[in-house]
Amino acid sequence: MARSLHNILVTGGAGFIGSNFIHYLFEKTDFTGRIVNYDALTYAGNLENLADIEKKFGGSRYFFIKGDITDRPYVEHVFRDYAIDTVVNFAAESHVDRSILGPETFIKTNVFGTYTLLDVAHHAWGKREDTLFHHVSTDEVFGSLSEEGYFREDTAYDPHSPYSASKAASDHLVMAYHYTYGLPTTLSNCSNNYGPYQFPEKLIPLMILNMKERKPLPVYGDGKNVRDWLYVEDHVAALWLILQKGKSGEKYNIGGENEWENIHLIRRLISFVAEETDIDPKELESLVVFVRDRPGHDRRYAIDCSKIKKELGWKQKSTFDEGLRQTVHWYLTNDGWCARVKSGEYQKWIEKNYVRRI
Ligand code: NAD
Ligand code: TDX
Repeated sequence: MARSLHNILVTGGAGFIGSNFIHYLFEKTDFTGRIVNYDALTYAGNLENLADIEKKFGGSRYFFIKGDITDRPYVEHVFRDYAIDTVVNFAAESHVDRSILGPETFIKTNVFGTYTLLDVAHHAWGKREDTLFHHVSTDEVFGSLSEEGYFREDTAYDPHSPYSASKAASDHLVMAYHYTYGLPTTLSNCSNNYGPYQFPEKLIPLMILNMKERKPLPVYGDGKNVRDWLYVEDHVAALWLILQKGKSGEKYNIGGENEWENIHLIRRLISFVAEETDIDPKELESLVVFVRDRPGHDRRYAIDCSKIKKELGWKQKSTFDEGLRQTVHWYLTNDGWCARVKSGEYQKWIEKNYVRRI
């Protein structure tokens, strides 16, 4: 039976990847349905990311609702009021360093929140087959690689941080709801995303903004940890394909096939920031400082994404240089957004512009 894909509940849509996903669906696909963006607006949620979407589609095809995914009665209410037939679950606490300092909200949101959404969907949808619950997860659930090898869909889970352990638990719950109750689900595990609207606590935006302000560039440990970088637009394109063509009960790995040691990536960023500004690259290089390592810092992530390529016909469109140049350009030209995020003003912007709907 064909999927409805008409009333999509996007959780965490005010965050980095969620807001890129909503932009993508409205601007770059033939999607004709409605999106309900359900987001608690934690420090990581920024409605300014979607101001243009609200203006164009607000109240007709786009609806923002401020709510927590652990709040069962409210989630049930949204399912009923908007006749939700599809869920894309981005909502999460997403920063590894924060999970080391305080794991509790990670367990609440990532584990209990995902359970709540699954259980509400299961009861709301019954035996319907035109529905889909898609869960967005991470390659960090697979643990750490040495110099060889890749994470595949059947790699055993071995999470190391409170963040990745909470995401692993949520993935297991998704599969459990599929096997036990027959809930139509798909699940994706992707590598490190980069691109516009990312909160500047994550490596790439943090480095760009520190370079702009000539602040220290903190490199954890020896700088030789490896991450695989995926341009966010390539990621959200993969998610849209999964919603349309992904097989229920399946997992899909999504990666950039683009591995970099952190220190090499930072040097690449230095050369792009220097090109875009009049800052001397030597001055930027002198800002690099090696600091105490992250506890339990995973050494290398690398994804084998041949399944989604072969089965759904997905491939990355952006080369790393293109994606990174565009990202550097975006952070260096969106001064207002960056200033408001750094100062906390974005939360006042939300208060002023927030449209209450329920
Ligand atoms: P983000 O931190 O930028 O955004 C998370 C969003 O979720 C925010 O808008 C926040 O307000 C919202 N949220 C948090 N707790 C909530 C709650 N209890 N109820 C409702 N909303 C809540 O995260 P992101 O980088 O956009 O990541 C999105 C998803 O993708 C996450 O599930 C993350 O684990 C996963 N992921 C991210 C990356 C990456 O590189 N950023 C890589 C792999 C997987
Ligand atoms: O200041 C820094 N210095 C530094 O060396 C920061 C913030 C990070 N790092 C290192 C740690 C990692 O090896 O850079 C690498 C990337 O760090 P993050 O941007 O914090 O990302 P990571 O920990 O790899 O996790 C990210 O990718 C997987 C996302 O935050 C997760 O949500 C996603 O699941």
